[in-house]
Amino acid sequence: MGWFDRLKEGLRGTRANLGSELTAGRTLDWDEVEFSLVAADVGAAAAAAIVAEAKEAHERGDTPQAAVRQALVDRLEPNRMRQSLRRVGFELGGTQKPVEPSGHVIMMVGVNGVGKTTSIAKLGQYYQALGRSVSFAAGDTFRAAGSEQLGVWGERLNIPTQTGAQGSDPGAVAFEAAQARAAEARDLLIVDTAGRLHTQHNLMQELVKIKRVIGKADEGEPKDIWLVLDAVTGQNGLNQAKRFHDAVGLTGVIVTKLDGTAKGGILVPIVQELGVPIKFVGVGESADDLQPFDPVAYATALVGLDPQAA
Ligand SMILES: Nc1nc2c(ncn2[C@@H]2O[C@H](COP(=O)(O)OP(=O)(O)O)[C@@H](O)[C@H]2O)c(=O)[nH]1
Ligand SMILES: [Mg+2]
Repeated sequence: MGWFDRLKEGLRGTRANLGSELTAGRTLDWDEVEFSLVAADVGAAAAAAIVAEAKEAHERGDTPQAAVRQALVDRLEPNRMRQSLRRVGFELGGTQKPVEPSGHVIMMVGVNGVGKTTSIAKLGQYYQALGRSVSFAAGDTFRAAGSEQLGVWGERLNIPTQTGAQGSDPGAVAFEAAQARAAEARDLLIVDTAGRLHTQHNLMQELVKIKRVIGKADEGEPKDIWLVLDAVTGQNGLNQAKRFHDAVGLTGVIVTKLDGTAKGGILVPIVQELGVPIKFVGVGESADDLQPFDPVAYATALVGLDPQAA
């Protein structure tokens, strides 16, 4: 399967409603389209705005699918000027641009079970494949075997991994790993963290501390803090994202498990309300199922358009 087909397959649940509302041959009902967008977690205000824009574009001659796709893409690329896909000569199916980290250390945060540790392993493989030297810090020392889980991945991938015993200070694990990364001039260190402590306040404080000690070991780092979010958790995930963003300042989000939900629209409010870009999306459990986020590909798959269709 090519990467677009994987993405499309992963988004099947979400497309089932939205895509069928827009498919030619059906009587087009914009209220139903809006309802499908809300049901997919796009958010009520964004859904209304998307439909209003799409309706206009449809009246000007765009197909319903192309019109909704354009309105979605406009909301997923906060750093770009509004652009018409048709005007820029939309093309899909070429090589995906690599997602470049801003610096040398990426700190990963997120609640338990969202897919942090497996995403770190997948990212390790991704950056290795790009020829980068990678190391890991297994900072989830709270859960039994939390640290070991990443250690096992590190061994399998031949990626040096700083681990810590259960209950040990995750700041110390991160500090040592950050020092080693700088001393060995490795390209990238990815730091895992706990997803739950005794209270949420404790967790946020610990993350702030880990961030600070990384900066002591390696000035200016971590330049990236990426939140891993499970699409299945829907609007609740958006609240999670806000809390993490307030505590440590997110530079990116990875949305996992888009393959297991009909609510794959959560990416829109993340970008719209948090203003934080989506870096990767997870559409399955195997390594190839973590993909750089491409708003056009995502919106194309969601509305059920063929990649070649304008
Ligand atoms: N279906 C699906 N499962 C995923 C995806 N990403 C992670 N998982 C699974 O989610 C579970 C929890 O992952 P883990 O990395 O341990 O979560 P953590 O607690 O955040 O570190 C594991 O069974 C993963 O295989 C995804 O994109 N799709
Ligand atoms: Mg974990």
